[in-house]
Amino acid sequence: MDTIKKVAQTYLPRIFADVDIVDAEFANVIVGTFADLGRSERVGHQEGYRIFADGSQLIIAGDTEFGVLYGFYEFLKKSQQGCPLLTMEAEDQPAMEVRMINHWDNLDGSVERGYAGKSLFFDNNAWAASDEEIVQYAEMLSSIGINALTINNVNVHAKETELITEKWLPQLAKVANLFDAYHITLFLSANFASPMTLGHLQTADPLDKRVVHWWKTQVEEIYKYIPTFGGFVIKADSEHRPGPFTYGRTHAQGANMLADALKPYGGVVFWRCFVYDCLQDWRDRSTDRAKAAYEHFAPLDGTFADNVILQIKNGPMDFQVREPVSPLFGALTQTNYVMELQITQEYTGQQIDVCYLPMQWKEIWSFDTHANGEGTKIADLLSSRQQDGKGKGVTAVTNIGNNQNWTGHPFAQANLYGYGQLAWNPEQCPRKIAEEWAKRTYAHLSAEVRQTICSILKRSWSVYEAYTAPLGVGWMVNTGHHYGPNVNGYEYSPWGTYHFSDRNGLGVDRTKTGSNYISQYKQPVTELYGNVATCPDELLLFFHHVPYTHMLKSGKTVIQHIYDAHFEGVEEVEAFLEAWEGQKEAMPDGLYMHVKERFEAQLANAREWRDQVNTYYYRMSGINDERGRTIYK
Ligand code: GCW
Repeated sequence: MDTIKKVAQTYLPRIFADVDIVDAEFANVIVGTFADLGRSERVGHQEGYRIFADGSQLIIAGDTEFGVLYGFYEFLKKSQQGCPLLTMEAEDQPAMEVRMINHWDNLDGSVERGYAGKSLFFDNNAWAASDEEIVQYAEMLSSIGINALTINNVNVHAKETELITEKWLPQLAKVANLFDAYHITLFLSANFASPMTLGHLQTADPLDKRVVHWWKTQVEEIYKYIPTFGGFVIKADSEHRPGPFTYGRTHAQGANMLADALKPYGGVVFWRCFVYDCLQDWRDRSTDRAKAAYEHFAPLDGTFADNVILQIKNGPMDFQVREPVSPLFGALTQTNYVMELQITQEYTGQQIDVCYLPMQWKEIWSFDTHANGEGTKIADLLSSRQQDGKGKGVTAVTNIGNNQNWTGHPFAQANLYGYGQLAWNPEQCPRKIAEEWAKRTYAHLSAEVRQTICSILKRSWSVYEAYTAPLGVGWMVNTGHHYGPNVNGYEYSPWGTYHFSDRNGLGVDRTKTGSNYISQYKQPVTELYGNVATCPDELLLFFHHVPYTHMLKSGKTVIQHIYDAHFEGVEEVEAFLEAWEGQKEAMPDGLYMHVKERFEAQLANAREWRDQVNTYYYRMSGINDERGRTIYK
């Protein structure tokens, strides 16, 4: 209960000052586990809670302390939104068992794909955060329901490899303790080749006895310091990271070896499925990167230990603004898995451009895989429990850094907030979540300002898509840093990321006549995507190579759609900026200027996208814009 007391001390005075509820009523709020309160009811879920009135008392209770903590957060939320105490009622439990955050922080303080300053945790190869900062962060994460966390990058370099050793464990034990108080379990990203880097073995072969022994000893040491340690996140055989392939072993053999070492302590391995050939020859049309995760992992279904959880990116490529859902979901029936999302906006505007991602996630989670017949939605797959396993859920690469507002662009906070909300309850409407976030974050501003923010947020993902990737094509970004347009940036690269535009048409044929990626889906999804007549417009170029004059379901040709979307995308950003400027008087200068500068940068970016993409396709197709707008020929 110490955690709850602490949260209460911090927030109750603030909240109740806001909503004007008299202090006296606090005496009537009773908080505790059912057992502590001497009550016989139970929620029947460790993380669940109930809020209910009993006579003149309001009771916030759960089966466990952290259930109560979640109930308490709900109570704060409701109070903050003005819900009167004695009519408050709620009973809830999370849909997703794993609700994780992955940091891609490095020990030198840099953050891979981070756009909100430097690492919260590390600087100059040392621990950088004060206990107070960790507590503040833990509280923020737990208030949106996060229950697991990795603090270091999945690309585990030399120095980071040492995190699992005595050099770091005493410090990490303190950190784990601080997070534990908020029901957040600490995990570490680990280097598959640690036995070589740290143990001076000649091999990291998962079947080599010395390797097996090395990991067992190392894991034992970790648990001596951190009895609540969650386990490892592993990026293996992916983008030059070491892995079992070097030794002719499968990913199941690699993952199971680690799982075995962790098992006595209740630890788990999150094993990433982002495994593909990043040294592909662009001339080779027989290899399709989109097929890789499925090809590597679907055949291994049923061979993973029950404390292995596969970590599968939402799409088959890599966090593009638009991708279909990875066919690996629904293909695995005897393996635990979580979906990995990207909250940090690597490909979606880098926290300069606004892009409210819960709109995208909701769509992904509503996708019907047809895995167990019609109506097998992703959200159901992620929230259903395996019989003996550690369950399922979701993880996401965070957008947090040491910037004062945590996320660089203040509106990017809505992405983290929305992630937590949806992981708790995927049935929620992302638009409502945006409103709730705005109301809670900008309680001190006028309803009009909040409305302006919300209407921008709600449109922002579509707008970003409009001025960047047409019809699911993707990857027209600058290489390396991934901000801004570069139509052919990845076209002749080894990364497997092509759009194959020529003077006749564009898009990737992933049907039977092409890579046949579509066959990785269940019917009728294969048919839906495979048939150019039924494939949804927004994914057309992901699945098909079509002429510029191909008629979309919208009634436009592909080329006209490209022009329209890019012109309209820019107009929308202009409207965002204008709407923001219209609220100048209604908000503090700091916030106004900070966001205005970002909108200006977004507008410059959107214009660059528009002109480069439109010009490129005009030059390719030779077809004019029907409406005669400016295209730089
Ligand atoms: O999208 C790519 C990123 C890499 C990242 C990789 C991954 C951590 O560009 O920066 O590496 O995905 O997910 O492993």
